[in-house]
Amino acid sequence: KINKVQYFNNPMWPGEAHSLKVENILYQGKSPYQEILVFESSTYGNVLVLDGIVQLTEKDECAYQEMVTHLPLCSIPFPKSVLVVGGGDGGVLREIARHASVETIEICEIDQLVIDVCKDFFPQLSIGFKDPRVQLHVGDAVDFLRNAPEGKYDAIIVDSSDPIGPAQELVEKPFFQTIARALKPGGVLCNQAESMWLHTHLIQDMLSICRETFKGAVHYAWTSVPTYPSGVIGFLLCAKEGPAVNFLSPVNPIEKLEGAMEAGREIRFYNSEVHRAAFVLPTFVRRELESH
Ligand code: AAT
Repeated sequence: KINKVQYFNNPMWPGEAHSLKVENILYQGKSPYQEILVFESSTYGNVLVLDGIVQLTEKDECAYQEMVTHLPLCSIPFPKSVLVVGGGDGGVLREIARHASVETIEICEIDQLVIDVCKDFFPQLSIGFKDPRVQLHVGDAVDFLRNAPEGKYDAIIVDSSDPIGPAQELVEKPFFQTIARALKPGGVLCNQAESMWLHTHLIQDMLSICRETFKGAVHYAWTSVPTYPSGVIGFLLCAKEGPAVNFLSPVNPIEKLEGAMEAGREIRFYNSEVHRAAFVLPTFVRRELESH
């Protein structure tokens, strides 16, 4: 029986909700940071839910993980040193591993239990942890980046949950400043940036912080993920001052990467045309974002 008050009351999307038919509850637990639930759905495979919010499903995870990874990594010539914030499921690691130029992949995930649960129920994603270039740090990314060496990374991918709970500080200016410091000149950031249908103010705020912080370039891109609220999710692509970065057309196209398709499985969503299309914004979004 659905508790309607609770069901329609998420502050990130008040008055709406999305349902998936549950076949089996596979795991339910609580870490010091969040409630973790994994269930088998009828039509989207296994689903990971944190604090009542869908983080990924086996059917459509490719759209999110491939875009959040390849939009930044295909925009710079030879990414070598990459940091992932969040992403404890391993999906983004799996995608980074397709890039042969990458020498080190660091990941800072706050919740060891997310990592352990995903190893049990999402082997297609947690396979990302098996790459020998991966180095795991379990801890809060805010502290991690505060202490990160200056100019260390070519790319930082923020694959974080919504800004309620442990990811609250990840949308605030001091966090973006530590990211900019940790990037090399001309280094790039790709940050999960919510839905253009639901979060205009949040996106505008993040955009103005990023425009102040990253002098190279700042763009909004988006993609379709049916199981995220409103069915779309956006990304903020930012470049630090230095060698020029043009996000709008990939300089390091995935189609030319040697071995990119051998890393376990095929790319299902991303290609260079999808990359270029992701930056084309509907008229109302263009209007809302250009004045900020
Ligand atoms: N690739 C799956 C998508 C996610 S998972 C987000 C991850 O960020 C979670 O594992 C969570 O534990 C981690 N996280 C949250 N806060 C922090 C923090 N402060 N430091 C490090 N890791 C953190 C995101 C899906 C987006 C859903 C959009 N509605």
